[in-house]
Amino acid sequence: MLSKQMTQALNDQIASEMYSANLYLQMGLDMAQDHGLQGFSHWFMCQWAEELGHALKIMHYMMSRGADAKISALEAPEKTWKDARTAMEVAYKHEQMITRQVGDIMKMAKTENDYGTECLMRWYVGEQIEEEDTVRRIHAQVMMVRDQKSGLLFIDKELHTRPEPAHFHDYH
Ligand code: OFO
Repeated sequence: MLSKQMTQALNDQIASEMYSANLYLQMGLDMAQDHGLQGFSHWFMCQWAEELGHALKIMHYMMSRGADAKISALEAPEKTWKDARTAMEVAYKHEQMITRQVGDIMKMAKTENDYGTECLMRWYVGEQIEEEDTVRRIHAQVMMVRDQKSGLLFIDKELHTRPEPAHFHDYH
């Protein structure tokens, strides 16, 4: 049985993961529609699918603990980026915020001696190390090439090679 406080925290995290999905979906659309960067677009679309998976994982966990998982209303992502570089900057800051949220839930699980949630959150701690590292590296590359179009196109080609999540083709 999850505490009331933990149920709320996990439902908030579901909302955060679904917001992340929408944020990356919007970035993916913009990269293709406004900048002609198909590789960046593909990378963000893959990230959209991954974020939905993160939300689903929490929902499944809550159901297995007999807690009520809920979907909340989400705000539309505010477009604070104007190109690939600033989008990566926003994505990096966003992932750092998600890492802090994961840390807060982990702390709560430890305080409550909630070993099940602690075990779940260990997976998210590891996932956030990976997510932050990936976004930080792409951001660093984009910073390196700055306004050189050929450099940006090279990164774009690289990002296009990101393996698609399972069932991704069903949405094309
Ligand atoms: Fe769910 O890891 Fe990104 O936000």
